[in-house]
Amino acid sequence: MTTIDYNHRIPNNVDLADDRKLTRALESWMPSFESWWREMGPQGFEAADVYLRTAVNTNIHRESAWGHAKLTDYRWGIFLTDPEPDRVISHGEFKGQPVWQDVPGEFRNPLRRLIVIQGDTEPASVEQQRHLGATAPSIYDLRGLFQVNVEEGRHLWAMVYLLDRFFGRDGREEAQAMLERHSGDPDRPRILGAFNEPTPDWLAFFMFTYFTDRDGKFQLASLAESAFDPLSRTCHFMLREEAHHMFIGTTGVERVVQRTCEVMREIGSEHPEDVRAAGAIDLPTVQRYLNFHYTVSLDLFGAELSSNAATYFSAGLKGRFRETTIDDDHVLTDALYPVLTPNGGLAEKEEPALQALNAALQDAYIEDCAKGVKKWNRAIETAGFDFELTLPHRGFNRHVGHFTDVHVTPDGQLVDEAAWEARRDEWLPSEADFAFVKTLMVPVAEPGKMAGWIAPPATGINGQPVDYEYVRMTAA
Ligand code: BYC
Ligand code: FE
Ligand code: FE
Repeated sequence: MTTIDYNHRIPNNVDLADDRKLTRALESWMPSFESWWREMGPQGFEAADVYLRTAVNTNIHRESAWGHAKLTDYRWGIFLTDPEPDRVISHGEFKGQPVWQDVPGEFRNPLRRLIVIQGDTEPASVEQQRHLGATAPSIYDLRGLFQVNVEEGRHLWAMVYLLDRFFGRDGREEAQAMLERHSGDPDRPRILGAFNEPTPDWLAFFMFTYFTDRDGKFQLASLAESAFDPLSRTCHFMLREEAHHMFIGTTGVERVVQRTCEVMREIGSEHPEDVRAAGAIDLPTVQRYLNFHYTVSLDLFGAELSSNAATYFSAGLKGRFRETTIDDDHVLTDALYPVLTPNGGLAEKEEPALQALNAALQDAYIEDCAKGVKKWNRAIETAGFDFELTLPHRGFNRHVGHFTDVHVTPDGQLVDEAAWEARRDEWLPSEADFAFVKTLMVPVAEPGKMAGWIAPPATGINGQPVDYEYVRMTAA
């Protein structure tokens, strides 16, 4: 197990101390990163001490360092999982050959593009979440937000390391550009759609970490299959951190649902107006938020049929989810894959498997998304209510791919635009929904206390009690 070098100004397990050129490149980027973090990162908690997990080696689930630290003192570092001895390429034209420790000239552009797209999402999410600290429903949740934020910041470092180390001057320019595009900026937006959407409140944050961080899980897992070994090892480590982000989403939504059920029992009504009047989030609103975040996240997979995806796969740059566990030839030149298409009324059509890789990854994602929904429904059922949250049809509300030009209802009916628009506010959060949820967003700063719209977590973090002082507001 590689130990991290904390003596270097940039904690790392990639022998930075022996690479002065790379150290110089990273150190000249660092001040831009730090000023970006101050301006675009979490707002208003400069003086707070936050109980954070910091990696001491890549085995973060077993032995991390935990302690209170200022967010600005967090030590972002560069960590790769240990090399897998004799690793060979798992898929595509070069299947079976040794993996690459450097970037082959002919794949320089597509690899750089993949790394830039991945890297761009990381600071984007920090920007989207920067105002949420002001309305945290508890200091337990505030800590969770900040843990996610520092790790997304670290994920940017992870991609910038690859750019600086393997892509020379182009890489350094891309690293700089990562701090110049901003979420929602009309002139220089982030690259992918979902990362330009606002995250206006904590229900949106929990849905984002459930659905959008989960796209991260699937994209990172696919990049972890890459023939470019440093990218693979980087992504393997990022995936270990990602697990906690999705935990925040799963348990966050579950706690909202639990509290709503508790309130419905107390007031003896399930009517959304009554639930709202009692200060909880009615389940139909939860469903509308779910619909929105699930569908913008589906868009992140790209077009269902994509020649880009075919090229990435054949070249060995990006595999499928858990490539090596799939029972086929891993080359796919002759294979077919069933893809749900809007033509002729939402039927499956056999397509060349190489073209359909984005759809296949979406399939794996959809299956994974269903698990949390099941958990949330169990909470509703346990509380004795007859309401089921569901994932809407995959063609609903889509703006990328072959459902872009059709109108599909959440239960999978093709309708015309007018019919769809007429019911939009039943299916997606309306201005009134956002305005209502906003009224509940009042910060709660006393250890162990929760805002009225969310249940306490079942346990604290890292064995600490729920009422632990996860964030100390005044400088110690
Ligand atoms: N918005 O063949 P197509 C995470 C573009 S999340 C805007 O359909 P392809 C995280 C596309 O770039 C994981 N544009 O797509 C989560 C292309 O443009 P060009 C992020 C889009 O290339 C939470 C054109 O449309 N990582 O880590 O097969 C918090 C047609 O391309 C969108 C990755 O995505 C969109 N949604 O697939 C923090 C992995 N979708 O080339 C972090 C790297 C597509 O014509 N990226 N376009 O100019 C990829 O693997 C692929 O680029 C994509 C797209 C899967 C995103
Ligand atoms: Fe990330
Ligand atoms: Fe994440």
